[in-house]
Amino acid sequence: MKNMRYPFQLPPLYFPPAALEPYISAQTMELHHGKHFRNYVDSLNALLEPYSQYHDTCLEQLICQWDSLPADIRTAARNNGGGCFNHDFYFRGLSPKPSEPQGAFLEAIRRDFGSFDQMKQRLAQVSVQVFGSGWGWLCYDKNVNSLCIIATSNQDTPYRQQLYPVVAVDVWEHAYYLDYQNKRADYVDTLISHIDWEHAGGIYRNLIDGGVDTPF
Ligand code: MN3
Repeated sequence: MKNMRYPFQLPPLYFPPAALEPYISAQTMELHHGKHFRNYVDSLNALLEPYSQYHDTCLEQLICQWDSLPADIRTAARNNGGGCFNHDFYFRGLSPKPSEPQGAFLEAIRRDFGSFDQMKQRLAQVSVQVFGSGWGWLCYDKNVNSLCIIATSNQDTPYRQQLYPVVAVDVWEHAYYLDYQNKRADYVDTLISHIDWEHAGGIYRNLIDGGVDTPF
């Protein structure tokens, strides 16, 4: 949904809903993408419909500047705008095809975490420990030129902490409850093993090359 403006549209799922079975069921994928993600998109559109002054504002600007929006739509814009951004990032970041980080991305992971395995362990740990609903993230901090792992609550995005997202782990129960019930740690391990590290590496390379505008 990069640079997308009102009216926002639900991006397609980039693989068949059953592509990650038996780890993540088609039913979970269809509900998560077709119902939950769609609801964030529809709600954001309904919210902004009467506010034509924001129809030219792209999603990234909306989520970075939600606290300057009119008071009656501020919280809903934060939640639904973040929901759109985060879910787009999440679904794009998954792949049924196993992959590993390469090149400069792998070097940065080793520099900042010791090894790829240690980074994945840390990402899993932070994601599992999110209290309630939220997200675990691998991010890039431009100020200190390093990768870091953080958690956000509800549908908040890393942009609010002046960080750029590289990998997203959705730990809302709707992402796993049908398949894993209360076993969030099992879902997080499975999810991390289905992250498209080539795609994440492309995001990282864009960031260090300075090819991405600062949205905040
Ligand atoms: Mn979700």
